[in-house]
Amino acid sequence: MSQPTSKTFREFLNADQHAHIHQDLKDLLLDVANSCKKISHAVHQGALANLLGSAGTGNVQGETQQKLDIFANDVLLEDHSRKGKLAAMASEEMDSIYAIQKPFQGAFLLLFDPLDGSSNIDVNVSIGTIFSILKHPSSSSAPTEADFLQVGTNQVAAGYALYGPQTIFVVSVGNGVAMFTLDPESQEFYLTQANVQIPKDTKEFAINMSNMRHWDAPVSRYVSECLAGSTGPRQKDFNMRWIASMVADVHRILVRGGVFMYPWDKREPDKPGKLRLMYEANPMSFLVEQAGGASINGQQRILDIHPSKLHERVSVILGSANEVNLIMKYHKSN
Ligand code: AHM
Ligand code: MG
Repeated sequence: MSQPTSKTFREFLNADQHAHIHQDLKDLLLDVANSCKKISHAVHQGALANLLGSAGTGNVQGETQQKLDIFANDVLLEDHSRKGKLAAMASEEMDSIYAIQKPFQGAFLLLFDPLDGSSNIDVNVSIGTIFSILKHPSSSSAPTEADFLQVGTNQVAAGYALYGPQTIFVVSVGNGVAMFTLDPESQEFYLTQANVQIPKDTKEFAINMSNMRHWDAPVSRYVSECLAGSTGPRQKDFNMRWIASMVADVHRILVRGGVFMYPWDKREPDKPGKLRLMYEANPMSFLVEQAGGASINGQQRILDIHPSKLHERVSVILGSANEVNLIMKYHKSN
């Protein structure tokens, strides 16, 4: 097969439009992309590398860890602990932060969901790695959990790798969203979509319908109006998709529009939602906004939320701007 002619990820970062970005951040992003290549390789080996199934352990959120959750977490920790770019890391799979030891300390904080969509690992459905990068606020002192508790608007970069039929790396450094496809032969990420834009309108929504009886009134109203189709108040037919890997559902929305919802529900009223603010909602909201979409928890923009703890959960509604704004209106008038 012929070699792709588009830019590699490295060439993209070195282009004039990114001249203002600190070299350490560029190097960090290249390191993250390289870790994702290793995880991609392991995902595609699956049972051949004895990487399917449960690890028999639980994480801080009380969820059972899969072997690939732990493998991906270890790859990211090992690849970043001695590169000199980070002050600390935090992961969905670790109870507390991982501080970088001297003399390897750098200026950034890296947060990740090492393997999103864990329930899909064993059934060969798309999964991914989600990451968020913040600046370490106090360069002189040792990093603490409090340093991570920054609003999502502070993210200097965010992205994900999607391990599907192709491995795709999607990233934003705050000036739009770009998508790269991994060439399996050269193991390079090549730019395959620059300036990603989410259409403002859509006829597609994504939600776990089995939770319907637990939803709050605004979400029930929105979904029932979609289901009513062309004879209902929306006067158009909607389609529904639910992959159960946020990374794959958000990827679809970045490619062709749609709305993704994992809202608060009445099963556990004190729990704000299922998804994690710092490892899932913030990086995905950053990408979605950078692509012209919107992302809210119902009442407010997710990127404006002041986190109170590392593993905070949040209700998530994101995607095509006009639909998300309509759902926000339903919440405000409830
Ligand atoms: P994970 O990070 O442990 O994989 O959990 C998050 C996932 C999301 O990717 C997905 O949107 C959601 O959980 C699916 O939940 P459900 O199984 O309730 O449909
Ligand atoms: Mg996840």
